[in-house]
Amino acid sequence: AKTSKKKMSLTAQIMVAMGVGIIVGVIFNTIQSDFINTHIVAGFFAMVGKMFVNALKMLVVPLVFFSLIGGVTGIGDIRVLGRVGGKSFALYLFTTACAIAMAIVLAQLIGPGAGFVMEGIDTSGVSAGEAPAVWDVFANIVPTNPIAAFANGEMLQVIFYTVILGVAVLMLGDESKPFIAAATYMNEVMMKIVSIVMLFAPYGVFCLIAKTFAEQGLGLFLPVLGYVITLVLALMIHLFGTLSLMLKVLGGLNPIIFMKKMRPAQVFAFSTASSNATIPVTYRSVTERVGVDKGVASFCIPFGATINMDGTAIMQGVATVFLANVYGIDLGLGGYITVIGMAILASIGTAGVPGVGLVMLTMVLGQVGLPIEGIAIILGVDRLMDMIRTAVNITGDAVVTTIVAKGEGKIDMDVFNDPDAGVVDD
Ligand code: DAS
Repeated sequence: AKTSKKKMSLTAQIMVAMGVGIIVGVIFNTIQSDFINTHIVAGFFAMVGKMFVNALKMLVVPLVFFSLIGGVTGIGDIRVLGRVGGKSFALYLFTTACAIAMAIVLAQLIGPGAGFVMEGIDTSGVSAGEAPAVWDVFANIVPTNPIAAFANGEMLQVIFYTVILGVAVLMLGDESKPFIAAATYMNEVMMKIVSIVMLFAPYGVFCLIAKTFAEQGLGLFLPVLGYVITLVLALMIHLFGTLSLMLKVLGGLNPIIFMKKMRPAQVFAFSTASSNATIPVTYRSVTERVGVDKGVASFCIPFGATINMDGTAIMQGVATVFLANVYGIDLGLGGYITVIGMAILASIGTAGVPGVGLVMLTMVLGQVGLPIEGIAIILGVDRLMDMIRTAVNITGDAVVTTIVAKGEGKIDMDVFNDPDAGVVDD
């Protein structure tokens, strides 16, 4: 009982840190004192927040490398590896397509942006991101220089190279035992480093949240309230509707237990607005709280954090309908099908870092002839929307990983059904 009470403490601390951060942020936003804004918000909070996000990012490449080596050699059978890769890729595309299609239909029903008054919106300075050429996205998965890929954190290239390395190690059979043992040991070391970083989580989460709310406040919502309400509604429908239904139907798992176990990872994603930075927490939550096999998780989680962004696709669907209404442009069915295709392609080609959704949105709008500068209208609330959709992104990653693991019989149901399982609260 004592340990479970201790375990609860870090999760509780993180949730409390988030709540207090919001309150302090809104108070500071209301006070608007120069000293506070300069030295506390843009000074101290920014420093602690950045150190924390950097510490999380510092973990990603070595953690993914060592866990994936352990994972590939742990899965052992190249056929199983192929199945896990194929199933997860297909499910990631499926959930993203469902997400954006639902978002477009919901936005059409609610009709945000109709009759929007453009007064006082500064639409200068918004530049269009270039659309990734379809074939380049896939060609670029193969690194020309793996060291550069590792140094630059090109996750798809890191995953590709590490899987190839793991397969080669497997093919060498018994000779590889020392290497595999070393890689498995290094994975444990990395997880220990993750738990050290986790100890600073409440402080990092508090500073990140307090800074965001101190800068953004809640006033920015009013002009684009229709957009915000539609977007948050669509994100919730995807989280507690589509994803939960998939867990039940495709995985035969209780979505309520699952969502509770993923909460710390969702809070990290919300605080950092970065799927990539949250990989260490998503990976730990999925393996040690949900009970997914490390081999499956070590592939599917970084893979999903890179190519799967359901929340972002939903934002793109809602934003496209909103801006089409604002500018009185009727996209027609063909236009929306293009939007769906572009959003899926864009999510594969870009990493999970803060604000990447907005860059992808400029590509989507460009493809369907909507004025790019319209993005300036929703720019103000995008930081907060990014935090929410990133939490949905990593949840989508975890759901697909869990379903694939369940399908391969690689999930420990004792862990899944144990409410106290997991060392994310270490
Ligand atoms: N922040 C991105 C992520 O990390 C999502 C987005 O920008 O839409 O998933």
